[in-house]
Amino acid sequence: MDTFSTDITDLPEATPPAVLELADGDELQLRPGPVAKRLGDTTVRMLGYNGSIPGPTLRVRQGSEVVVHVTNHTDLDTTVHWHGLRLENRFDGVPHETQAPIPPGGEFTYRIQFPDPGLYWYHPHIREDVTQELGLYGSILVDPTEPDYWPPAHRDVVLTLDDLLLEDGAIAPFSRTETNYAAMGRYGNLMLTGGETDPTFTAHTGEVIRLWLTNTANSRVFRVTVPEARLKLVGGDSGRMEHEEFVPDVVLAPSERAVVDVLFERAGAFALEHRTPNRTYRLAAITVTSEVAEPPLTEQFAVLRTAPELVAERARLETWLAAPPDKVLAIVAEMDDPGAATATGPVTYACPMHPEVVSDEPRRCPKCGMKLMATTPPVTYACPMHPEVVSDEPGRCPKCGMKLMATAPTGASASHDMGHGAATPETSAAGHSAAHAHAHHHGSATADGIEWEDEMAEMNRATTTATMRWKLLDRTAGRDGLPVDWRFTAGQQVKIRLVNEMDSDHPMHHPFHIHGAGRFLVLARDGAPEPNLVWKDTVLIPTGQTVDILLDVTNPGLWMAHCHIAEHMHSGMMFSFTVDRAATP
Ligand SMILES: [Cu+2]
Repeated sequence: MDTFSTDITDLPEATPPAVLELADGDELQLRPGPVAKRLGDTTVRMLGYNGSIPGPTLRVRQGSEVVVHVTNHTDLDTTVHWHGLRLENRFDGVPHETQAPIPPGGEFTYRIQFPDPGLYWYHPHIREDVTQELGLYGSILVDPTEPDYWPPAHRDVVLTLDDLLLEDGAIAPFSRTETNYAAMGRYGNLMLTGGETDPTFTAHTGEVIRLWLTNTANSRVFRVTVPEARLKLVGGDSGRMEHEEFVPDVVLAPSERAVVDVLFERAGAFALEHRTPNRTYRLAAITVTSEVAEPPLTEQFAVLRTAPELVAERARLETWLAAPPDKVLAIVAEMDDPGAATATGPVTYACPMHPEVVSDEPRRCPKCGMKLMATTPPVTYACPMHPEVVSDEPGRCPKCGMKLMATAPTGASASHDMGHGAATPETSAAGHSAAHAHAHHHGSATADGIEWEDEMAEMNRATTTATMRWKLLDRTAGRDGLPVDWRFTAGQQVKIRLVNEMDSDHPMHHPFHIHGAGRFLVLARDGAPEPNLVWKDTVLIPTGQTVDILLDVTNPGLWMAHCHIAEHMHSGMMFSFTVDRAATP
């Protein structure tokens, strides 16, 4: 495999991000380039903007505009995408569509605008699977012009949530020529919170800390909590929630944001945690001292406010819920089975996620809907002299030095305990509710239609954009699954139905992202109206689910929409659509 440099010689050590407060018209130099990053007892070559991981946090005023001069110090082409910002199309950072790629040593100047308050971020839009994983991401905090837009808090803490895949102290290799881990996306085994492994924060008793969280992982969904503290969800992707809400935790898919106020009512040791159904990861330690925070905010923390601009949107919700969708977009996977093509002898088919599911014929897993993959019967090697010496691999007998010989399969692994008749998932084009009910039969690692872990890491590593094809198909009446070809006009509101189909070689969750053509509201999930509205640019569509969104189209240009699992985007899960300028009256 042709891989990227891992050399750390003479590289500057990665620093923590600076916070840059920028006024309207300010100019900024942004330099993506290699850094040496210390991770526990190993040091690896990563990438940073201006030498830091994450890149500098930009703090700006709503309605302002800043100029960003980017110089590419990395060894591969790049662009900068300003995620979630409704800006001018030519500064959206999409290679070959809105700009030419910035080559190594090249420059490009962006003029970025901040029409909406809230939390946004920036990252490359070329080989995101590599460069974002290696550290190219940074947060943008847009302060509202409206006073009291947010409830009072003592302090802002801006944190990216990420994971990194290490193998024997090195970052698992990337191919220069193709994206690997295309099936599930690259799940890491080391959590990075604000670029650090298990950082420590301190707080005062009674302090309200506002956490500004962005999931910058390639594929992992985070469920974040602070046990024994009180959490209040106040904002999402683009601004505040319709209703502030006390929550036990918040779920963030790749590229989603959450704004969470945390109240520490007593002194002691706390932790920011990521909790899956099976596992708890500590993301940060928080020490709360007995010193009391001033001014007291506990009473105001108890107040749950509502946002009038979103209450107004809810008043129109009934109409939108009743309306037929203007567009229907289906998510489907096609997965090659190299084992089936090369197998010579008898083949059995097994689920990569559920190895106990085995079949004589190609079909789908009744537990998760995934395509069963061909496996040749297992071969073991045994010593002809010492039959008790067995190995999975060819080798020599430690007792006598004789070459171990392949032995016939025992057949024990081919236990057809699932019963062939029950093997086909009860899905059909019309039977979507059955498909969704089916999704709840998943193992706990895939509870709620979310793949919390990579349960098929070996196979996932081997999948590439050549063998794994993620598709977005237009299922709008009359389109019959053709590629997407959308054209809207600024000022339009479009109801889009996103269907994560179970009749697919690899049913999985997808965070669906729409670039700055507009912003959207989630209207309903599987027909159930969304209980708490917020403007969004990314929505998590769990396995088998149907999500209706209302896209408020505002900005003309050629805009992308794609899955924000980096490897899925590079495997075809993307398209672009045109927004025409509204006719002038
Ligand atoms: Cu995806």
